[in-house]
Amino acid sequence: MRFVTAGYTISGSLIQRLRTAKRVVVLTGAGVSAESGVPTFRDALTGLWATFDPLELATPSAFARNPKLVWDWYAERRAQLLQVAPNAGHLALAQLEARVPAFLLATQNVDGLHARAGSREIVELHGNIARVRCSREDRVVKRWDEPLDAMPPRCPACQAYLRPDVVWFEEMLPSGALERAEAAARDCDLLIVAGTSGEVYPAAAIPQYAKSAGARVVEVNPNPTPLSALADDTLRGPSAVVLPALVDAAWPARKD
Ligand code: BJW
Repeated sequence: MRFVTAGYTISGSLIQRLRTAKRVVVLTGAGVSAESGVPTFRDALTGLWATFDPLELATPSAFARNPKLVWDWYAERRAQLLQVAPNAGHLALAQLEARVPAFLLATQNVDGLHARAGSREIVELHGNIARVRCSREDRVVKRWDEPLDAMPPRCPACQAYLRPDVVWFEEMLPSGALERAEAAARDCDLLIVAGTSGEVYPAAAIPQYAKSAGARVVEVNPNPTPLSALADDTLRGPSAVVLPALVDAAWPARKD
């Protein structure tokens, strides 16, 4: 049997697996926030930043070379986030969490929109742009003044530059975050991977752990990715449409 909902055809066996799953893991990327108006990572360099390569900005060496440029890029993105809200895809994932016995949302996004949508069991693999920490000693700093001069603000304790509490290329993921996501993936019935290009490791390896352990893997993305080949189901569309359609199909009478 197949279900057609919001224009998407979803197989009956997928709906059944979703309804009966005991442990669900969701891995999200920037595409999940696209319909909130947050540019995806590789589209983020628009306007003022159009001439910079993100691979050149999201690195420790870029910050060492030009700390003010990197600080300003993040300050601008942080300010943009005050203007956006979770979309129907974020909300559907929070609803899904409420319906399955065990759930983990592993996100590569730094925008905090999953938490704002009501998701609870979240692992932020790449940090959170709202937080700032000391670039030397890693302590999180709660308050800072935006600089008026040509350099980022300084740590009040040691005077090193402050930096966003995100994971740049060549940096390790936060302690325990990857381990928690990998363990959940190895032990789940169903893994949904939504809105990620699947190009950035180690996050991109998480669906493979689930697949190898026998879980069903579902990809939600308007475009093919390197992860498409291992997906049992590919739902080609925007996550703000497809994810609510999936939850609606599995629990048609939902009222929230
Ligand atoms: C929609 C949609 C809609 C659009 N609905 N979908 C060679 C092989 C393997 C690994 C490596 C390698 N060389 C180097 C590495 C390691 C490196 C890596 O993976 N590099 C790759 C480029 C190859 N990884 C690392 O360095 C990681 N650390 C590490 O490995 O430590 C060990 C180590 C130590 C020392 C030396 C070397 C290794 C750290 C990775 C950190 C990534 N950080 C960033 C920045 C975070 C802060 C910030 O936001 O500025 O994280 S990079 C960026 O990529 C960001 C994202 O979280 C991440 C993933 O991007 P994402 O989310 O997939 O977004 P996009 O834009 O790529 O894709 C959007 C998708 O949405 C697309 O598919 C669209 O189709 C889709 N979409 N609209 C649904 N409406």
